Amino acid sequence: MSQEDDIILSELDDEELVQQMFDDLYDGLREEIEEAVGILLERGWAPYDVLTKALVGGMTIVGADFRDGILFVPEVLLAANAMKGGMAILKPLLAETGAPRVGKMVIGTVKGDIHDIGKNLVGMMMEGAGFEIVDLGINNPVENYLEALETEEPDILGMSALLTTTMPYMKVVIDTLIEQGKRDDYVVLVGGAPLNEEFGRAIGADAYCRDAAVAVETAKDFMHRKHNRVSA
Ligand code: B1M
Repeated sequence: MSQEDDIILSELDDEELVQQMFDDLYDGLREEIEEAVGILLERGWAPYDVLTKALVGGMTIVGADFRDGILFVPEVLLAANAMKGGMAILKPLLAETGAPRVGKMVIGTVKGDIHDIGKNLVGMMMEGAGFEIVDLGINNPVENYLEALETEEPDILGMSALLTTTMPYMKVVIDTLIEQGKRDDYVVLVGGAPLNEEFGRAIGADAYCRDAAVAVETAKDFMHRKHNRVSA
């Protein structure tokens, strides 16, 4: 039996438990995360504090190590899965307590493209950072994006493309938003392996995001700016 197996989560004090949650998220241990979330809630922690101090705190470490090439896609997917376990417990409670939402993003892979691993990872990491995510899935024509923007009223539109043949479709979506006078209503973030900064600029996106960690940081950045503008 490893030392890890001997740890009884309920016997740790709050600080130790949060530290243990960071480790368990990093290791993708979903059941342990679910148990720890339950313990913190029983101890009277507000759901929002569990989300931000324990789960988001842990995912920030995962995100940074992913960006720096210390963690790879399979590990990040496992960590994100563990995070989702904790989030599923907190989601209804957060809705009840009205915890502040960081922002909302509609995201989808563009028409003609069925790659979704990267998009899913971005969605999960963004959820981990407190964003509400509406995932449109794969192979989205411009109509799907427009409908979702209308009904969901997000702050951010995210688009993903993995093929050199599908990435130009992002411009079709952005140009349609311009034509309809809606472009400035949303922050448009784009990503996918064949893209780069120059392409992002050329099609009129607000930013190109190299990976999920950059997507989280960029989205947070734009939300801060938006809030500062509103309160100024
Ligand atoms: Co395809 N495929 N594939 N493929 N596939 C690539 C993209 C390719 C580069 C492989 C190669 O030839 N070397 C190549 C494209 C070549 C090109 O366009 N120049 C290719 C091809 C050709 C094809 C097919 C055409 C093959 C065929 O049928 N002949 C076909 C296309 C089908 C279609 O879409 N119409 C096809 C199919 C498939 C599978 C179905 C088998 C599978 C997809 C499974 C799935 O997604 N559910 C697949 C896979 C797995 C790949 C590779 C191997 C891996 C992609 C991936 O998941 N990477 C890929 C090779 C490669 O990229 N090295 C390849 C891991 C993922 C975490 O990274 O998606 O880059 P990524 O996402 C990152 C960032 O890019 C960024 O953050 C993510 C996380 O860090 N990001 C965003 C992504 N989206 C974002 C959105 C944002 C922000 C950031 O919005 C805010």
